[in-house]
Parts: sequence; C-alpha cells; structure tokens
Amino acid sequence: MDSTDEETMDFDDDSDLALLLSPETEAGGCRLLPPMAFDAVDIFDGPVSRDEFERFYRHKRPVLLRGAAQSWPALSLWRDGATLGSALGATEDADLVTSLHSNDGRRFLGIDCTKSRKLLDAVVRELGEPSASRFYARAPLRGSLRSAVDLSALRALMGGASPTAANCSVWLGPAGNITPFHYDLCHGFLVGVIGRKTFTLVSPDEWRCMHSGHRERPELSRVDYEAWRAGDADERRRHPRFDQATRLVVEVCEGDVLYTPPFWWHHVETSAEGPAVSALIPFDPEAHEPTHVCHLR
Ligand SMILES: O=C(O)CCC(=O)C(=O)O
Repeated sequence: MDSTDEETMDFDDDSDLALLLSPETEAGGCRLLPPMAFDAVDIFDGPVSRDEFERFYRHKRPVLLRGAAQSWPALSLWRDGATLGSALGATEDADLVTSLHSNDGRRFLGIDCTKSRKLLDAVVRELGEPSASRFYARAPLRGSLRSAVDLSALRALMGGASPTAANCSVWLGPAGNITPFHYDLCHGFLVGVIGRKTFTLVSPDEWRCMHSGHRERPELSRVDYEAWRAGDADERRRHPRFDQATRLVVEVCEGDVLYTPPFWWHHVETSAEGPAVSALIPFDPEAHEPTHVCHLR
C-alpha cells in the first residue's frame, strides 16, 4: 500500500496545472506526472484487500486502484468502434442511449443540459468526429456492454453487495468534456476503459469553499472551475472561498479504477487528446454510514 500520509497540493494558477499535465507519456498512454501529483490521492498498484479498503478509504477518501480493471474484455472490445457500436442490450431499446447536450458547449451539468435519445452506434461514430455540437452519452451497463466487464473485484470491495444494475452506466464523450464540481450521495467506482480523465477532488470538510447550492441543490457547486482557473476576475469575485479549497488531482487511465466516497466534490475533465469511455459503478451507503449535514431533514 502507498503511504496513507496524504500530501495535498494547491494549484494557484494554470502554470501549476500545466506542470501536472506534463507531455511525457508512458508506453501505456498514461502520463508520467510529477510524484507530488500522485501523492495527492493514494494509489494502489496491486490488489487492495476489502479490509484495507474499509479501514482507509470507504466513506473516507478517494483512492486510485491502478490497473484494477486491466483484464476487462471491454478494454480491447470497446476500442473497436464497430464492436462498441453494435453492443446491444437485453431489452428492445437498450441500444438507445441518453445523450446530454451542453448549453455552454463544454460543461455537462445534468440540470443545465438538454437531453436526447440516440442510437449507440451513432454516438460511437460521432465520438471519432470533431462535432459542432458537443455531447456526453450515457448507456446502461447491460447486455453485451455488461458482459465485457468483470465486477467481481469491485463487488468484493463493496462487501459482497451487488451494485444496483439500473445505476451502472457507460459514459462516452469527446476530448475536453467537463463534468463540473458536484458530489454524489453514493459511493462510486469510475473505471477508465478508453482515453484519460483528470479528476480534481475536494473533501466534504471543505464544503464552505465550494459555494454549493446551484439552484438550491447542495450537491452542485456554483464554481465555474474553467473560468476560475483562467483567472476570470468576475468568477474569482463571485466565489472567493474556493481559493481556500485543497484540491487533489489524479488522472484515471485505461484499466484504472477510481473510488470516490459519497460527498466528495469532484470535477472531471476528459483529456484534450481524445475521447473517453468509462464505466460508472455506484453503490449505496449502508444505513450506518453518515449523511452529509445538508441532506439531513
Ligand atoms: O466522468 C465524468 O465525466 C463524471 C464522473 C462522475 O461524476 C463520477 O465518477 O461520479
């Protein structure tokens, strides 16, 4: 196990971020980041036991399980657009997926997006084409999409429970897509299948820095991180406390699994180099696991 002493970083401007996203790449396509970046979120290179997961991470803090999904057939099967596009589910309309269209052209927050239904193979075609209208598609993880993944190791970490099948999905989006800062009420595993995504995470302890309450929804931050990073004076004036937030950054590459605990803020950016396909495997907290104060009624 890597050190559990968390070393945190604060990025004051874009030059720090540029350093983090340095251009060298390993043979596997994953970037070689300066060691400090990897210290920000604990990383497991080998298998993590359920006991270690529960003691150090479950409902506590994020952890990257590097290569934990390396043996998923999806890693090779979904690379082929034709195979991915023709992966039909078990039910009649399973090849129809929900496609979000962002009003600002880049950032995808469900409530700010328009939705349409598209055929999975049309989505896959568009992924490879520079498109005028940016989209983020979500396909239910069932049928032949489901049979290309192996959830046994993740299920063991969940304590033997099965994730709620209806909540498991495959997300497909072009280079540069942004999911703005938000948190989820459930535990989440995100599995990188194709491409790379950079997660920026902030602890629930720092919720005051996150200017929550976008349209009265505590789980959505009003911080526009893109504008904030670009030094936009209006954005920095509107959300001054964000400056105090300690941001942890980690890159999820193909075959990696990132665990995000409930209530941890996260902002997700698909690499500018190409599209990304990920599987999201959420699972419910148990009755004894604490709820964020904002959700107590
Ligand atoms: O991949 C993304 O764009 C968002 C993922 C996310 O929000 C999550 O893992 O909970």
